[in-house]
Amino acid sequence: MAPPRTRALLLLLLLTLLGLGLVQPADGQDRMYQRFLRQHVDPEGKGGNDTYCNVMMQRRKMTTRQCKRFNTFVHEDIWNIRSICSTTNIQCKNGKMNCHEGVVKVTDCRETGSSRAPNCRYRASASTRHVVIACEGDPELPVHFDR
Ligand code: PAX
Repeated sequence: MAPPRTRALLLLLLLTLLGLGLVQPADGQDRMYQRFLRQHVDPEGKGGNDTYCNVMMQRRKMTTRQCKRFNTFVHEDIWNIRSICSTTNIQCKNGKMNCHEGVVKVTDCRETGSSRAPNCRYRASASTRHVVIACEGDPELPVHFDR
């Protein structure tokens, strides 16, 4: 039996491949969807502590050139996250009307302010909260984490 972390990664890969097998998104949109998955989706992760953020921010390649200041990981099935795209359109921070709101389990990772890439250090905050994501395409897929 594979260790839990390997199983979690395999499950994420399988969900991603399944999702891509069922839809044929345009190239640019696909690239943004893949980036959204890498930066924001961790269905199996429990999250919630500083070590989780320190490890995940590095593993998901957000500490290579500089420390990304703030990033949210969503601990929900990708299909639950995609279903947020079907809710009512609301205004994004940039004024576009392609944002959607949902309530999900998250870990917010905030850089401490004193770390330097690639040794970025984070404070974690776990909660179940309202999130707003931007979606694009047909079918609509998440491409940006707004707030
Ligand atoms: P991004 O880099 O801002 O946007 P992030 O999750 O990596 O997101 P490129 O090609 O790079 O320009 N974008 C949009 N596409 C479609 N529709 C709308 N409305 C839209 N708005 C932006 C990823 C890509 O989406 C495009 C944008 O131009 C990018 O495409 O947030 C800074 C980061 O912190 C994260 C989210 C951001 O990174 P800020 O301060 O700019 O709002 N973040 C933020 C988070 O993870 N959790 C949070 O709670 C908040 C507030």
